[in-house]
Amino acid sequence: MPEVEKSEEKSRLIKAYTAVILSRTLDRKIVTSQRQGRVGFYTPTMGQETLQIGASMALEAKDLIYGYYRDVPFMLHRGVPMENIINQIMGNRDDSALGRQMPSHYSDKKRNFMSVQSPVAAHLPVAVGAAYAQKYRKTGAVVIATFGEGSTSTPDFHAAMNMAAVFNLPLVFLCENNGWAISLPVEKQTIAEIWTKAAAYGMRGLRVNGNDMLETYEVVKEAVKRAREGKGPTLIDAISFRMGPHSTSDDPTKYRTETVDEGSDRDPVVVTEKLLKAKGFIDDKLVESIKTKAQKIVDEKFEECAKIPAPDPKTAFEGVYAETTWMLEEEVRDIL
Ligand SMILES: Cc1ncc(C[n+]2csc(CCOP(=O)(O)OP(=O)(O)O)c2C)c(N)n1
Repeated sequence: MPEVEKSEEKSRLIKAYTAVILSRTLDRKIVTSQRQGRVGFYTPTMGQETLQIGASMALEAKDLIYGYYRDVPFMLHRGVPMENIINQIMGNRDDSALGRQMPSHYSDKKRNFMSVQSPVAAHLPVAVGAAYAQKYRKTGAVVIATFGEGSTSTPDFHAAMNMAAVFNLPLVFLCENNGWAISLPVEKQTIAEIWTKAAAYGMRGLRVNGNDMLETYEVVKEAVKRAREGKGPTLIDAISFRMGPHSTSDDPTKYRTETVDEGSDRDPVVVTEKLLKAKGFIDDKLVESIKTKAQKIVDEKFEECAKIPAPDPKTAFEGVYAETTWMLEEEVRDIL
């Protein structure tokens, strides 16, 4: 590989690795803070960092992401400021949704990261509509929709897959297959492997090792390229493992014995470090310095966000109607 290309690859991968570490550090911080009563609720992302960041690396700024509640690493790599994520979880005055959404329901208009919806897979038909719009308007943008494997057992998934294939849309379905839908293991949820479901709609289906950031990047990149060239949608089944609980309200020791510990061979952070060390891009010293810096950034950002007050209560009555209604006015009078 020519030197210039190698140095570009090196900086791209170090940027991606830094996002992996920032995500993991932030994840630990928020879970701990929830236990301390400083945050109400959170859906941890531990175990899914590399598949999301591999996918993010394959996208352009104009592309649209219809993500779900576990996509913090995706957002961080795409350049969403960490404070936007923490402010959303805290529902404070600087949260773009002003605390109207429950925690982990992020959005970032500037980076085309659409609002996370609570009902699983409800965003998939919406992503189809967005992909249709890109095709109709010839924007050249691709839509990527992420979801867990549990979400594939919903009517919305089937409707979205069917319509995306029928209209040959520029859409990539990225299934973040972490093996569990809360307490339901994938083998009790569906018999067929997720990627094979694409065939029923005449769509391409692929499986990828989500713990391998480079493999995921290559597979998503190719799917995105095909979508951009008008060659239609792809379903990608990215295999990973949900290392933490479903949410901070969940206790997985009640229903599962299999675990993947931090620092073990199945931890995507460890897999990525091995990959990048083998390429000669990182060494122990750089790893240490990235981790120390990440901890400092996360601690500082968290404390800064914690100082931001709650939204003004009157904002609860704003932003829905262009002109207020008499009913709202009455409520404001009664409540405030
Ligand atoms: C339509 C609907 N049914 C049930 C729920 C409750 N629920 C929230 S998350 C979840 C599991 C989703 O699992 P999966 O899609 O595999 O994603 P993961 O949480 O594992 O990342 C369920 C059943 C919901 N939010 N929406």
